[in-house]
Amino acid sequence: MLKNETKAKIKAGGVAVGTFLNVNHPRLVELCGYTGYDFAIFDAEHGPADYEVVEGLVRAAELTGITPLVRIAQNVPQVILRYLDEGCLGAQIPMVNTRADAEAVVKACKYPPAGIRGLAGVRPARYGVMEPMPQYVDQANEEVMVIVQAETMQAANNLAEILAVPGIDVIFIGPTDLASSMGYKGDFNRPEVQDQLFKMIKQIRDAGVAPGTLALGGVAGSKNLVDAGVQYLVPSATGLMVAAGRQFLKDIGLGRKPE
Ligand code: 3PY
Ligand code: MG
Repeated sequence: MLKNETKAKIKAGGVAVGTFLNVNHPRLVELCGYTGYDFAIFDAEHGPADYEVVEGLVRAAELTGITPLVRIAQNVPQVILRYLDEGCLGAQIPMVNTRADAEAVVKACKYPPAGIRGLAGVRPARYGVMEPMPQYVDQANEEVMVIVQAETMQAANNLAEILAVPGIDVIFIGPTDLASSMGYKGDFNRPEVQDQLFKMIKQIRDAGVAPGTLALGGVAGSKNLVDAGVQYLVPSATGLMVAAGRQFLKDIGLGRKPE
């Protein structure tokens, strides 16, 4: 089984940078790999990544050295398992609000005795034809990353309990939903939301877990987040493409005015 370089980097105290992808083409994954991102997150919450397309995306990631992760809308073992069985090296689960939610994610991501993930000779096990299953099980339980999203005030209020769950590698704070749950309709730039975000980053960091969030505020904002302890930083590949394109058109004074 492939080593999870993103997990190793974070475990060693480093900062990993990766992108959400909501356009499912292996070429985009290859380009992200060649760009130098540490990981790519295929989006099966707000994006259309289904099981079959994810197999091709994972293969592209494996070829270009970028860690394949997936965000899965449902905290359901049978659903999480199917994406991991395609070879994703981590599952990121939204709306984890309680200790029980967090425990369920960890259990779904790990084979017994650590969890309840169903076992078969799947793709990451090299179809069960290359190495003994017990060896694969130990490797998978070590390499697969568990990423939970804390993105509501309920999660913020339960953060100490969520942090106490063994097996969580990253707690990702979703600023848009956090702002929404605070009554600000996704406006994560409001000072109240920013204060809450940085408070959560500190609490996660102080508990010895890696904090993650979106790379808000461009380079300056992202540097602030990293200085505050973020170890899993997520800019949007397509967002960066739009920003660079707009800047180019502005600087050269050409192009059209989109409606
Ligand atoms: C959020 O901001 O709510 C997220 O989940 C990031 O995609
Ligand atoms: Mg969210």
